[in-house]
Amino acid sequence: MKLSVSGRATAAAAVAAVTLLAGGSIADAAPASRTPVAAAPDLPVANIKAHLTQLQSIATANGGNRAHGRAGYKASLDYVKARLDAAGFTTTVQQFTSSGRTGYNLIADWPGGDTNQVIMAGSHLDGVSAGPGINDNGSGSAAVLETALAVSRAGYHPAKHLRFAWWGAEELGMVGSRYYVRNLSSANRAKIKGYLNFDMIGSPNPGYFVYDDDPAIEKTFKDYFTGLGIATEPETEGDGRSDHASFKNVGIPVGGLFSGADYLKTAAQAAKWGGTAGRAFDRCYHSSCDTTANINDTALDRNGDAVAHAVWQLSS
Ligand code: DTR
Ligand code: ZN
Ligand code: ZN
Repeated sequence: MKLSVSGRATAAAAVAAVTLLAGGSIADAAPASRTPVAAAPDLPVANIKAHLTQLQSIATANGGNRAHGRAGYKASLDYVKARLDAAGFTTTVQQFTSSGRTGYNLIADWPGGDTNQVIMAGSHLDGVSAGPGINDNGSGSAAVLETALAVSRAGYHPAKHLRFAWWGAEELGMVGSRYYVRNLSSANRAKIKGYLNFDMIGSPNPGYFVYDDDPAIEKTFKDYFTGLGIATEPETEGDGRSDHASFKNVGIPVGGLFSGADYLKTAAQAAKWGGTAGRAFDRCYHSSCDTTANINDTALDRNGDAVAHAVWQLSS
């Protein structure tokens, strides 16, 4: 039966939806666009660090933290939202309650693209109450923000629809991202062809770990680092410990990057990545010393560029 153009698009979306609901990979979704993928721009690491400086100032001005339910979290969200609004994103603040305090998710949609094929990139914006949470997780939040701003600067309009998210109350158990996913209809869940999570990507004694979940997303990241001559390792300690779990639990393909937390770097890892063997990847994890001084600029730069590369590649 000959399908009209809209019929073909609907059929493709239906096939994609059925594929994903059956636990398929992002690679099983609608065929990639025929035009070559535009190369993502380099994200100036100075821009990412400038966001971290803002988040540090916010924590300093609000009791030393950016934790759920505290003034520092809402001020962090207001900062990110203002930058996105000015850059032409359609932003939505989603409110929820956890542990008797009000929490907020920030969702930013980039106008355009096939809204039946959504690629999401996200990070938790909250930190622990012990400190400013600059690596955990200002680093992921700043890289996702700078990627979104780069999309705007480039006037990038990919085939798929781009959506970015900053989650509240991850430190309380992925509360914000779980609230978001639970409040999506099954039809809207099926439209999300991939969720990319970035939680701790600037660790001071960094490793280069790639989530080993969806194979196509994993390959996108691994190929990027191979191009830089950097060996990566599968991320294994974080299963179920960050916001990608909220999406994976409902069958949405996920992936992401991680530079390490309180586990110790081995001698073999130090030999390939540099840094200090026998020392934690981030010895300020969940501590007051997780400040702007607790960032490795090279890791932040490389991972930030990998975020942009994956967003460009997977949304084409
Ligand atoms: N970022 C930590 C959770 C965490 C610990 N290890 C991993 C590995 C991969 C992703 C996340 C994590 C936190 O928010 O406490
Ligand atoms: Zn944490
Ligand atoms: Zn985290």
